[in-house]
Amino acid sequence: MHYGRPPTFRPETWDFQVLGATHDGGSTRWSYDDFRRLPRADVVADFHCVTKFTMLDNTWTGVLASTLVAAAPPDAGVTHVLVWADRGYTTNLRLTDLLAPGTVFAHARDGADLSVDHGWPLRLVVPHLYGWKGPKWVRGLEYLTTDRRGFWEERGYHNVGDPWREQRYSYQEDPGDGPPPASTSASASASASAVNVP
Ligand SMILES: Nc1nc2c(c(=O)[nH]1)N[C@H]1C(S)=C(S)[C@@H](COP(=O)(O)O)O[C@H]1N2
Ligand SMILES: [Mo]
Repeated sequence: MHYGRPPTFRPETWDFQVLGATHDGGSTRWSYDDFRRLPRADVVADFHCVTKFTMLDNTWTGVLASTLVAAAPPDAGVTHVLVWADRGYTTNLRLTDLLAPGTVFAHARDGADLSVDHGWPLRLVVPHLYGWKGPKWVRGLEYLTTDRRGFWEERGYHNVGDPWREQRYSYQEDPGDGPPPASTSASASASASAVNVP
């Protein structure tokens, strides 16, 4: 389930980048071959979509987000990340959500490579948050020192997205759940068009 059409994967041009407020002020880029050489792990976790379903007990295989963050660390002031995917899809996460033990950049589920529809060659899985917090066709992340809403978070979905607390929509946000109001002015009109995709 996704917004728009899946992108075409070209291994020669695909890369994964970490930028923004990095520890050394630079950015890190992995080619597809480099990325495939990073250490891998399996994560067993459920999957929650906000509107549709819960899938129990998937085994995701990939690079733990904590491994990636250790390889390209953030600056001390970083509190959030914006995760980028092909075709402009983004989602924002607290750094603590990215570093949670189950958060994984996965290329396979239950022992089989992901299909293009499900995110091949790489998707982020954040098992403790709703599905829209896990971009398919993920290409990189940007370290943030101030939170910034992603694609669905700008369109009326909850900034945190914890399924156990049923944090579905932005009107359910408590103070402190989202970025300060000053940075949401551009999203006020967009939220009127809330679409039922997630
Ligand atoms: N790039 C991208 N990733 C995305 C989405 C999207 O629209 N674009 N939708 C999200 C939502 S709302 C869900 S529930 C899951 C669906 O994953 P699936 O199609 O593998 O079931 O992908 C998430 N990742
Ligand atoms: Mo979803």
